Amino acid sequence: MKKFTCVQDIGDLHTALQEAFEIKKDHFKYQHLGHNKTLMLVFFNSSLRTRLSTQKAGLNLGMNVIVLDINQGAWKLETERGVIMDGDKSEHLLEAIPVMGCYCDLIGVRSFARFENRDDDYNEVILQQFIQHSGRPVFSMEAATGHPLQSFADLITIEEYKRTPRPKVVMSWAPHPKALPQAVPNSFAEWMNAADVDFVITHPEGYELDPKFVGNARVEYDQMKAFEGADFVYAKNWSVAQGENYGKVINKDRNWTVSSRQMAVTNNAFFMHCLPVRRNMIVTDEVIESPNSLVIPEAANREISATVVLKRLLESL
Ligand code: AN0
Ligand code: CP
Repeated sequence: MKKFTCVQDIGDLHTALQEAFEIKKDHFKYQHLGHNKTLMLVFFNSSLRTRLSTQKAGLNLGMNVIVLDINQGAWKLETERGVIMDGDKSEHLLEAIPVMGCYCDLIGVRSFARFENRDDDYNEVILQQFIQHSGRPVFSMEAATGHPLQSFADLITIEEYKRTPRPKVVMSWAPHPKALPQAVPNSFAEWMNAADVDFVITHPEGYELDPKFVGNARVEYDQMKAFEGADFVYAKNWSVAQGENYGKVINKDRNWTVSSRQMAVTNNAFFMHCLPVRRNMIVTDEVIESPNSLVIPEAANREISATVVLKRLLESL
């Protein structure tokens, strides 16, 4: 595997899951693979889970790990080509990226959607520049339109907890005070469409995700109807994904907050969320604290998905 930005990069999901469970049994099984290899993690945005779990995955594989927070200590970076750099940005991404590539063997990048220009976000201009100019295998730690390490961990979690061979998985929009990217729901949809599950997406009108990610998933605007018989409920907020309101919040309706009212019509569903989560906006205390809440096992599986991905990238060196 030469890069990891989408579900296609991981190939056959059954094989990837087998590898994940093998690593879950022994996190250090491939600890010699990363000997004298350096992992660089570049963050343009905040992180708790991705930062810790990806570092841990590198350590599991015997790698040396360097973490760079672009906004804390690095020079301010210009990202547009052709700009006269007479403002506050001291360095251009076009130099910074190949320099970073000099000091490592693999690069992970976190760079959220900026909501300035939808085409730039959906063309993944920052991530693509790392792929083109770093000279190293690059993996996404949540870029503008996807968060594949999260979705892979979610798939592992569903595989572990499912009670039927083909569970019903419902991804539900939920309210949030600030505009959030579509990366997590886009990726989750992409991975669920590739997996063997009955997948339904529910959201208020106006929050339609890009058709490229929705694929053949069923979209149901009535949240209660969508939840009927669900085995897994995956809650997430996202901002408007298309059109003139791109990147905006047009609905904060707390009737969409996942509570025991909606969970009551499910098939005793498990509750999932990638975290960080705002309690009593996205989900009530009662639901997130219930025995059916998988938010912590999901976060734990981030170490597993990252270890599989780094292992495969190391094997390609
Ligand atoms: C980010 C998002 O919604 O994409 C990260 C989630 C993993 N969440 C926030 O910014 C709160
Ligand atoms: N789920 C997730 O990616 O969390 P962080 O933003 O804390 O890394």
